[in-house]
Amino acid sequence: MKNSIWSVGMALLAMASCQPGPEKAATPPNIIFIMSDDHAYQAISAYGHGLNRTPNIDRLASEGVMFNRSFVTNSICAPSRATMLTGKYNHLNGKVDNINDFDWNQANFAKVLQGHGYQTALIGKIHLDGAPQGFDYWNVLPGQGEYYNPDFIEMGERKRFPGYVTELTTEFALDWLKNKRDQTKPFLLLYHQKAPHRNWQPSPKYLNLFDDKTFDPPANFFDTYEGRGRAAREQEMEIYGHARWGWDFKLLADPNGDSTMFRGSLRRMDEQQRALWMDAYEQENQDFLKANLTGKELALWKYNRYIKDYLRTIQSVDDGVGELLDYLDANGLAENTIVVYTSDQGFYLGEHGWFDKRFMYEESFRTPLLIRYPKEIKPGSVNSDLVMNIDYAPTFLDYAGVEVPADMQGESFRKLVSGEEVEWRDAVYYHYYEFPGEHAVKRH
Ligand code: SGN
Ligand code: CA
Repeated sequence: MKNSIWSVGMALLAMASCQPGPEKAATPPNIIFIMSDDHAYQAISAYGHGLNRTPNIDRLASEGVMFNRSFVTNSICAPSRATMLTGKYNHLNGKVDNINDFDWNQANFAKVLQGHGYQTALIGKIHLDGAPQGFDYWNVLPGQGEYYNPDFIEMGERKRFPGYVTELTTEFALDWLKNKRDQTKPFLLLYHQKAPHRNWQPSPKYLNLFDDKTFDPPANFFDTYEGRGRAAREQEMEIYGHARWGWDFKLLADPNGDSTMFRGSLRRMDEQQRALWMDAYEQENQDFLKANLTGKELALWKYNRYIKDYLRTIQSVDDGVGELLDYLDANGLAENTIVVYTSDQGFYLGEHGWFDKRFMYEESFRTPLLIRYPKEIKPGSVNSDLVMNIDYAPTFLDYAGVEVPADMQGESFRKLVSGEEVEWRDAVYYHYYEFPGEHAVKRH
């Protein structure tokens, strides 16, 4: 039985590949748009920085294309998401910062694909208030979401789920692929992880990853900002001076013995989660407090606590990518599915002494971008053109064979990666608006 379905399938495939004319007519490609939150390209092993291993995300590089000059127009979460959905800069889609409202009534690429026969779903973090438009199914985190035992809002109904947010998001995405979508239609899945967003709480599975390792900070970790203007000096995103004892470094009491807000995060965990957490962190915390570190030694301890937790949360993101790729392989979907991996922006991993993003230095306004589409993209390609997050919407529509609305400002980069000669931009436009605000990064 299996064999006969297989041979009919192969015959149909052979017929389809003999058809002349544009791809569109035969089988529009499925699209899985994977986005994580604050994932620095420095923390994807394919980019070669040697910090961690991300074998599943790396598969997209070895089986597709890796972009090494991909930028966002405004390095902050909600505005970046608004740009990706609408294909427009923030001054036109209206979402200039994390605070003001997003207007879901405007056009977005998911709505356009939905109108052209696609089944569409949005799962995980979106960070844009209001009921998402353009999706047949949605199940999203409220706002930033929680790492442990998070609430999700499924089609308007808010429920709490026991477990770890990254694993749950993957479970919901797979459930939609397997059981909820209409299998007769092409699909668009936005699979959007909360991790590795602050305050970097790892899964129980990875609480001890990197325990026996000491990381060296980047060469400019002890930057004094000499020769630069007030903007660089007056930010509030230094690992040494601004990150918080409880929230960021997970101490239950600060060095003066005062209780920290991490106790609140522990209360959210169930007993078993809390016990595993305490086992992994508390002895180390006590040893640290006893050691009374100061100056450079203290700075290096803080850097290590930060980078280890950040990278631990990424390990679960990478596992999830692996689970989705396995599903595609096992169900004959790999060939006709475009898989995109990106982040809503870059992140500082100690460069200039910083965490967070916002500033238009490369670590922050550059973001990872990897795409696999076996039908058009040569495995192992590397692209160095200036692409931006305004380009994603027009690119997806182009692949689907659908006309790009005239007011989308991005350009499809499909031809750039299928090996055709195209004229391309030689500059990018960037605008950061959120000041005054958290981290005190000035407008620029
Ligand atoms: C939270 C974080 C900030 C972070 C913003 C925006 N603080 O407010 O460090 O810059 O989100 O991040 S926290 O104390 O709540 O962790 S964004 O990715 O959503 O833009
Ligand atoms: Ca973000």
